[in-house]
Amino acid sequence: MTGARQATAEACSNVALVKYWGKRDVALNLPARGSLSVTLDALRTTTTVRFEPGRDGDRLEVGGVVRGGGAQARATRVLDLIRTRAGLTDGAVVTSDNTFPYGSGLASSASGMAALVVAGAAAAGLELSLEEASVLARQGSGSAARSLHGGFVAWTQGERADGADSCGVGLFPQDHWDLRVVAALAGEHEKPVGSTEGMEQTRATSPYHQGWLGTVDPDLAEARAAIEARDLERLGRVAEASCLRMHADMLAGDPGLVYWQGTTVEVIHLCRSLRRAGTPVWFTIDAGPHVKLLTLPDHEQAVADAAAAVPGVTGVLRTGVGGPARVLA
Ligand code: 2P0
Repeated sequence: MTGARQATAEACSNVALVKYWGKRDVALNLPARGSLSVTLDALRTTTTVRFEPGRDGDRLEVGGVVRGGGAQARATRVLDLIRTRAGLTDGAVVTSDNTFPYGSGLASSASGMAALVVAGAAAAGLELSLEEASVLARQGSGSAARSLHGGFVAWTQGERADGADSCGVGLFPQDHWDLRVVAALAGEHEKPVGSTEGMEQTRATSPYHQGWLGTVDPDLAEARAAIEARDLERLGRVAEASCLRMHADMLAGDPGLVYWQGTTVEVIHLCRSLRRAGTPVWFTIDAGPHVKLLTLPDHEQAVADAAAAVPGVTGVLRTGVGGPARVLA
C-alpha cells in the first residue's frame, strides 16, 4: 500500500430513553438487556482518520488536545478491529472535534466512537452497513452502538457470544417525530466513577440489580409504542421511570453511586412543577449530573428559559432529533 488513506465522518450523540446499565460481557461490551435512544442533532462529533504507512501506534487528538490513557486505548481497540478486517497494519492519526463539551457527561464517547468507526472504515476502504459499523463502535463504548442510526434507535441485547447480533437498529427515522431535548448542565464535576466500572460495581453489589433488569423489556415495548404513536406523555412516563429505576439500582450498590448534584434534583423538581402547570416536559439523567428534558417544539423555549434560571445550571443545550452517521469526505 502506498500513501496515506484518509476519510472524515460525522456522528450525533444520543440519549437513552430506556437505559443501558449492566453488561453480560465486559470485554465485548455486550449488554445484559437492550436499550432505546433518540439521536441528538446538535451534539455532533466530526472525526478524520488518516492511516499513515509505516506509522507505529495511533495518535488521538480531540478538540486540539492530544489524548492518551483510556480514550486512546478505546480508539485503538476500535481501529484494531478495522485494521484486522481491512488487512492493514498502519497506525492512524485521528483528529476529532465536538459541537459540545468533551467528557462532560453528554455522551461524547457515543458520537466519538460512531464517527471514528465510520471514518476509519472509509479510510481503510471497508464497506460496512450501519449495523456492522454499530457492532464495531459498541466495542469502543456501549452507547456508541446507538449512534450510527438517526431518529429513534434500539440497541438489541443479542444472544450470540461473539456479539454480532448486538447492535443499533433504526426504529423510526429522524423525521418521524419532532421531539426536542433541552439539556440543563449542572456544572463541571469530575465523574466519581466511569460508566464501565460503575456498571460492574452495580452488577456485583446492588441487591436491586435483578429487579432493575426485569423492568427493561417491558419499558422497551412501552417506549417503542409511545414513539410510534408520537405520544410524549406516554414516552415521558416510561423514560422517567427507566431513569429513576436505573439510578435506584446504582444507589443501592456498595458503595452506592451518586452521579447527581443538588442542581440535578432542583431541575427534576422544576420539570415536575412545569408539568403540573401544563407544560409537556419529562426528564432523563445519565451517569452524570446533567438533566435532559424531553419536550415539544412549542414549549422548547419556555423549558430552556426555566432550566437556565435554576441556580447552579451552568448552561443549556437545545437539540432536535438527529440523522445517521455519515462520511463527509
Ligand atoms: C445509556 N449510559 O443507556 C446509559 C445510561 C449511562 C447511563 O451508556 O462501558 O460509555 O463504554 O459500554 O456506553 C454510558 O456508558 O459505557 C451509558 P461502556 P458507556 O446511555
